Amino acid sequence: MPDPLTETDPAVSEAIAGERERQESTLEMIASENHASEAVLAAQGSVLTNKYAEGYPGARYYGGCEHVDEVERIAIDRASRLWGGDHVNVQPHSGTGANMGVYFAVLEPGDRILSLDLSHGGHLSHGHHVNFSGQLYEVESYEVDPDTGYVDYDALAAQAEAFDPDLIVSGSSAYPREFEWERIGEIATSVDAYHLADMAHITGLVAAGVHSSPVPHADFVTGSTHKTIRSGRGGVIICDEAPADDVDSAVFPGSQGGPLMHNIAGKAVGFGEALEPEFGAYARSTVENAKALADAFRDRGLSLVSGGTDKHLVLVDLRDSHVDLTGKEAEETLAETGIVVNKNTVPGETRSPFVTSGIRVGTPALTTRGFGVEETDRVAHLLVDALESPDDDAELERIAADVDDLCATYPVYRDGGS
Ligand code: DSN
Repeated sequence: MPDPLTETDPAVSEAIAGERERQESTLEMIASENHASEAVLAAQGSVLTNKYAEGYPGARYYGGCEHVDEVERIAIDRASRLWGGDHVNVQPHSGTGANMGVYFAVLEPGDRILSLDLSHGGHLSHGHHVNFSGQLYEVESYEVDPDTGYVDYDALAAQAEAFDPDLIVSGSSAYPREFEWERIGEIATSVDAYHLADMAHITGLVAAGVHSSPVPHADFVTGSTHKTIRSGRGGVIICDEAPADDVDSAVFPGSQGGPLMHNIAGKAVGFGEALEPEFGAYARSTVENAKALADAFRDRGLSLVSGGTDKHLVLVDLRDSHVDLTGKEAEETLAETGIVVNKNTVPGETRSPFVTSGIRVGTPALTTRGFGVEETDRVAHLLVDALESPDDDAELERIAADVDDLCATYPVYRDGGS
């Protein structure tokens, strides 16, 4: 059957085909990206995009919701089995939307948030001044210890005592180490603050049990559903039964309208995949590969924030090894070879976020392609080779040829994808 998009809208169709080809022919090492399965893509590209379903299963503001009710119930049930917790909301359109749902449920404008600084691994939605969270609330940031690169929990406890926050956020988008969820929960309790643990990237690692779970130690847990978990794009909130109604009301009608039912279907399908035993092997391999990346980078003289990783990403601080190479230049050089990373600010950053002194490098998407430690080690060396010779076109071409070879050996969508 001819593809209807190709016939009716060649411009968009060609752009999608171009993106498919880009994903096949480059090594995706942006730590927050992954390759969803064909089944997840099919669910997201389904007729569920047509349906309005404001409300929650069994209590909607629109008729004809019997099938989307079933989809949302499946997603909730599978999420409960993956992460535990009394109550799950699968409607947030994004991780930021999930955090917004929690803030709106328990905070008033002007209340105080204590969260990890963006350049130390935090996230815009944890109270950065350019984000709604930094504009609505009074925010202080905690930082990593400049010597170790780890969160200094004693300093955090002292800061919490002095600042008296209403809510403490744990979790990160560029912190390579496990959070001590229990310790932060105790600190929050000691100052009578809520503890929001944003799993963000690591939802899949927590679901598989290869990263400790914040669920027993936090009042609210949020996360993204399209990173290490590889499900439909969006966010999720997990909490106890007591604040469940407030959280649900804060998501709809508080901050969102109609839920994206096609994305919720994608979440349901991806959560189902994550309940299969093979997913545990994937998550373990993702972390093993990140450790292999860290080992190779260290052997080649790169400085890593905190010296290594406990999870799926490493954060390279280029200032020690390549004093004149910015994160932006490193990202651009690597792109020439087909290795895709993002420039990233680092603790103690002096350059702008558009330039930066670091790169963040992750393994979730490579591991989905089937990479193990051996292939990851090979990529790590190619990456450092490129950073060593950013102006040597012949060397970059050699590296690009090796990248092509790896991409051809480990295709993403064997049957063409969508
Ligand atoms: N933009 C995502 C990341 O790359 O970490 C977080 O929302």
